[in-house]
Amino acid sequence: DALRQKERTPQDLGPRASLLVDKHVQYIVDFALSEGSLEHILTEHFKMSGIYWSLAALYLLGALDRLDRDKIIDWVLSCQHACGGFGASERHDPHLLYTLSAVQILALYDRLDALDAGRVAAYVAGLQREDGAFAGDGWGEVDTRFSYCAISCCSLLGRLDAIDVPKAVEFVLRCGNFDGGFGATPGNESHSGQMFTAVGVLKIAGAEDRLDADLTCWWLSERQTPSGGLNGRPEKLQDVCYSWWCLSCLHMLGRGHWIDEDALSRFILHCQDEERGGISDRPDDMVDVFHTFFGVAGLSLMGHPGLKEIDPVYALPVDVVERVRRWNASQT
Ligand code: GRG
Ligand code: ZN
Repeated sequence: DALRQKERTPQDLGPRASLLVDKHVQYIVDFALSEGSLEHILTEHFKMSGIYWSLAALYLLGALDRLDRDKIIDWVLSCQHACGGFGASERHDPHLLYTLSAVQILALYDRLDALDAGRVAAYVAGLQREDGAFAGDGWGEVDTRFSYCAISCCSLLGRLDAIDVPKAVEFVLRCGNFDGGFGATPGNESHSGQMFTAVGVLKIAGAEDRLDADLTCWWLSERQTPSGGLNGRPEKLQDVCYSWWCLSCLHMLGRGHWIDEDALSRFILHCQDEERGGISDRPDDMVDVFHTFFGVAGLSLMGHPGLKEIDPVYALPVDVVERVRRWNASQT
């Protein structure tokens, strides 16, 4: 019933037809500056990623300069541990998730030079296991999310040689299912979030030919519901963040046209908060920076006017990825 109630056809979606750029910028800036607010305290345990989502969204919206660059860079560097890894916030243990977010923030600000790339890559390499998988941290949880974090991080730092890329690929392929989808570990159910991590690893490794791209993209295209939005797995509700997790894969594999992109754009636009700014998971829910970034990122993939272009593999603006490539080439 909940599913049916939330299903609406794109024609029912009403007037939220245009992207409210200034409102979203203001929403993100207000959130970033509201230190001490309840929302801030509740998101402290993933603050590093929250800052990456906020800055990446601001960049796409053409407003990266609205936050204090030097203060953020100093804060990011203060979260690095002697082992080379980064925590989610000050005094938080290092983890691959936040190490990638820290590298992405420094890439957005063109400050990768502030890092000792070898030390960060050594931290990442220390988390790879014999079977090619990566643990997220010293506690040992394994998930293709951490494989993605590891390979993306090393690639951005120009240090792919620090890890065993072929073995990382073999592990990710073992997470593939008969339906063309990928799960978090071998034998786990296919999920759209895991698709981004798996296809991303294969793309960075140059191993996307190991995929049955037609079958995988069939699974991805089946994620579109009559609302225009995409879901994370069969029979589940559509959610704006899957506009990123699924659509990025379709774009990585050259099949963006396998879904109705106009209907998806209308769905995302309808999830905007017209008063406060920000984007929510579904129409009329509470907005947050996570869904604001992934909504804007999805629209950027679809070439929405007024947005900078995003790279589907690195989840960073195309300009930034190109600059990082030039920086790495100049280092060798
Ligand atoms: C650089 C963008 C970027 C990411 C880094 C952390 C990571 C790598 C990827 C996360 C991939 C992932 C698993 C995303 C899914 C997140 C999500 C919305 C999970 C919700 O799962 P359920 O089961 O929701 O609560 P459903 O929609 O299936 O009911
Ligand atoms: Zn979501």
